[in-house]
Amino acid sequence: MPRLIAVSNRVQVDTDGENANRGGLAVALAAALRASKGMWFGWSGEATDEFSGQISFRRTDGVATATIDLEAQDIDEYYNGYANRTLWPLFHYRLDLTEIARDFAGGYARVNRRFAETLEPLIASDDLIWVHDYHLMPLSSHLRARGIGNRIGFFLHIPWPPPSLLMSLPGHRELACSMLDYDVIGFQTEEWRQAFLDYVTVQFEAVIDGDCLCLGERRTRLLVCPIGLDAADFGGAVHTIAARQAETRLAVSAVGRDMIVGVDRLDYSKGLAERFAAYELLLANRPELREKVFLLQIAPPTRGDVPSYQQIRADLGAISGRINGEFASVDWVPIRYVNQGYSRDELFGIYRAAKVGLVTPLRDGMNLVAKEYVAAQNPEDPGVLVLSCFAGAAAQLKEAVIVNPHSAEDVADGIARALAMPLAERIERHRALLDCVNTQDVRWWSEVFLQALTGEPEARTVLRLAEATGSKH
Ligand code: GDG
Repeated sequence: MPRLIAVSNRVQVDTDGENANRGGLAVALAAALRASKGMWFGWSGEATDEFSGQISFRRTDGVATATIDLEAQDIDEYYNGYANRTLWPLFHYRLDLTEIARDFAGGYARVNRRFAETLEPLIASDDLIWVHDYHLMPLSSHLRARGIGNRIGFFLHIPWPPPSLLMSLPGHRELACSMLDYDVIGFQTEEWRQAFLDYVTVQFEAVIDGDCLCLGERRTRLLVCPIGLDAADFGGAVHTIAARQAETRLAVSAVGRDMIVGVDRLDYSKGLAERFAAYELLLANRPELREKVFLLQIAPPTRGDVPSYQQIRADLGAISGRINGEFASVDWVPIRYVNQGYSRDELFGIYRAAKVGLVTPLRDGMNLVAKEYVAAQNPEDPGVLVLSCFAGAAAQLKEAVIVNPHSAEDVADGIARALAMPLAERIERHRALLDCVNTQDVRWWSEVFLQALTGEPEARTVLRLAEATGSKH
């Protein structure tokens, strides 16, 4: 197999197994690269006074990395700006939080160009290049402009928005058109793939040919390829002391109460305020549950330089304080709201101790926490996953209790149903969920994507465009 070069905004290899704030992308990609002996290229996370294009090469935990530093202005305009204040909210359907600024767009183009300039000399003629996520959508166009003819693929970890939302972005045509410089684009779900298709077939005279979209000389294969867990590695935590200690500690502190757990980066897309409101309704309408349950919400802060994240942090502190003030008794706190992160092993034990896993994002490309919760359960006495219908994971994890996160009543009913679910039903649902998590894991995901990127004709999950759109050709 040719060498794989993965490119993402940040390069974050796990140095100690306890890197609490890494997102789902980092967790999944390190596993895929370890298996393929590839190289991971991206931003170091560090600032430099003047961009020089100097590359730091390292090998960490079996993964070769090549990183560059960016200028403070790049970080402001590209990362905090266009990526996190423009694209992230827009692609999560939050036009109200989307900030449009020419400086942001300029910084985004500049950094993508800088990535291309620095990466180009590292590329050998038969390397496969796999670009990740919304920070780097135009990277392929910049590489093509520099004469790179290699196979280049792109995986979008977040949703693709409906055309009417995307059209509120100045430069939306250029951005979407640059996507057609990829040979393969992978989406988490059919819904996001269809939204992309809806946009490009209307905006450009793109023609559908089987699984591919053709525009002039360009031919891009679109596939649905949901990301999975490093299931073997994560499941292995069952044998660790840290996992057992965390599980025991929670069981002891729960003193016979049922624990509901939420684990999310502190982000408005994760629906935490709505989740707290649903839990409040549950306690208000079902007094018999008071003192019998508690919600442990782990929410390590992220993107603290972005104002909307400062706001959500302040809001959640206030809401949880209000709910606790309203319902707590001398020896019972309804919400344990924790802003720190835990190691993966501890997290495993925490999931395992919880009777209910509450995963209720308002919009989420996939959501790996849902899969981690399933993987951590004791198959003989599993907890129940309550999952938002707007998480990409809901397309796969159909045996979860599926809820609408915008409806406090629906979520409260879902929690009550999960708490009361008989053992036989819990086991049956869990068996099906675990089978999906173990089968469609991170290795399966990277194999499916790389099979398409190497140009092999048929990957198992590829949905034929003709079937999906009803078109004839
Ligand atoms: C993006 C997309 C998509 C969280 N707290 C701790 C901790 N975490 C870990 C979780 C999980 C990861 O962070 C979060 O992954 P998600 O999938 O939920 O979400 P995003 O970070 O938003 O990732 C998402 C993903 O990319 C992959 O494609 O699923 O839809 O938005 O792994 O466990 N990890 C540890 N301690 C914590 O306190 N160790």
